[in-house]
Amino acid sequence: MDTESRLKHLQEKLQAIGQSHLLSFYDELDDKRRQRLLEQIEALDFRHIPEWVQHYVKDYTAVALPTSFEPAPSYPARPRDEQQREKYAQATRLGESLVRQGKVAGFVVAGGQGTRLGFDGPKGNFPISPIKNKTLFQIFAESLLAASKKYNTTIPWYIMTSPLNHQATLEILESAGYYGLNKKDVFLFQQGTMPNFDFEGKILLADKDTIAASPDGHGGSLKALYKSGAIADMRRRGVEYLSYWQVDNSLVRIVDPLFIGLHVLDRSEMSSKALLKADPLEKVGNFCLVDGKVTVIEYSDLPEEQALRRKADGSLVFELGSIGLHMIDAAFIERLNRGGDFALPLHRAIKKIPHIDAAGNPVNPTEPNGIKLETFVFDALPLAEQSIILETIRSEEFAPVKNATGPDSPEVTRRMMIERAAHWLEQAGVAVPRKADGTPDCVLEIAPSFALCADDIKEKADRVPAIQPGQVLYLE
Ligand code: UD2
Repeated sequence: MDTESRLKHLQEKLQAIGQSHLLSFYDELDDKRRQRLLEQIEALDFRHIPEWVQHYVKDYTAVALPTSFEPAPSYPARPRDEQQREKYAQATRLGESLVRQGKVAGFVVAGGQGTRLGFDGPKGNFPISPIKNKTLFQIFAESLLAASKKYNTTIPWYIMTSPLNHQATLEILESAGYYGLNKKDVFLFQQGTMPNFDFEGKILLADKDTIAASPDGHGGSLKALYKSGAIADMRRRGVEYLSYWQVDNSLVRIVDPLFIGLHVLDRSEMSSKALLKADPLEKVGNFCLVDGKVTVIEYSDLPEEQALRRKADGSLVFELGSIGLHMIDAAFIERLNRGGDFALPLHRAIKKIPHIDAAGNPVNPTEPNGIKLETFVFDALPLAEQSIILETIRSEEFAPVKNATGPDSPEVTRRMMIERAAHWLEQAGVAVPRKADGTPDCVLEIAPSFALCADDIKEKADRVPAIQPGQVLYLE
């Protein structure tokens, strides 16, 4: 189609969905910028935009809470009885064997903006380790490398970026030489975007040739894994299971044989790790059962009286929080995508969205002026035939870097990294000096090459020097 007829075709399509204004500045643009704009318009989801405008902008009503829901069952972090101990041992052996056979890959979602942290650039490049200042990406890469070595296999790494940070992420990995990983075992791909709307339902223009758009949420990963060819790549390699985590979690245990094994033994298609919430209103999603299906109800949607409910023993009724750790079957992702029109529910956020006005002047709003739409990966849980939850221990596996100061800040995270290292060493019989308040009186950092879990240290405890109060000790 020549440009003229392409333009005419798009004009008609835009008019039909009430978005003709996107071409308002077309005549002012040079040829290159015209092409740019037309490509973005062609990529719009014309079929669904009217429905989004109707449901999420004009007639928005908050998602109704299911009429009945109950807490979801879970596997405890430590087996409760002999029978469970046996199952955990069997699952761990199975998990290890699957990793050894190359059936497991790592998958990090890293398309978010990290606005709250106030860090310029991809969040994965945030330096966090207490002594060497390793970045999150480096810690993940070294963990994958160490696990590949431990299990004598190759564990590929899939990384989802977004148009906001794809190029920057690529450059970081390139310049770091992929932190020792084989470049061909690292698969970078971009998630999709969603156009941003004003309160009237008009798509905003970021510039005369640019539609204002934002990443489509971590739920976009389930489409992007498929569309990008990542799933096909997994198939070629014989990978069947993805270990999914969020880029800000510095304590993540990427390869956890127990979790992998339970997921596969129970024929789960998508599994989750959960934390016992630190307080009833902690800002994490709540694991619930709705119509027999595991479902995450966001903290903002769970009524406070439900969040505060307690059992006879004083523990919370809804005690399991979602922390963005999953095992996902490649076959599940294929099944979802095969029909072609798979969509997760949308969630809307009211935001300040920079744009240009009808006269083409830039506007940097000081008040929220529009709506961003995104999908959440945990909304795929109820679509799984089977879904299990394994509780985990916060100090072992969850320390997200989210805020510049206060809770979930780098300072807290580093403290947790040191505490976990101390705990692992003590479990292996190494004495760690502690202050009167019980915190370690030393700075410790354990490289993934030294240990990926407490058990790894037990075999090499004799290689750890005696630790003096105030000492700074890096183990690799
Ligand atoms: C998320 C969870 C929350 C809890 C918490 C734990 C949601 C809605 N809430 O909160 O329940 O589990 O994490 O840390 O998920 N991302 C993308 N593309 C996007 C958006 C996000 O890749 O379009 C990635 C982002 O890079 C990060 C992860 O998803 O790795 C979580 O995103 P977030 O930091 O916005 O989530 P948060 O902290 O609001």
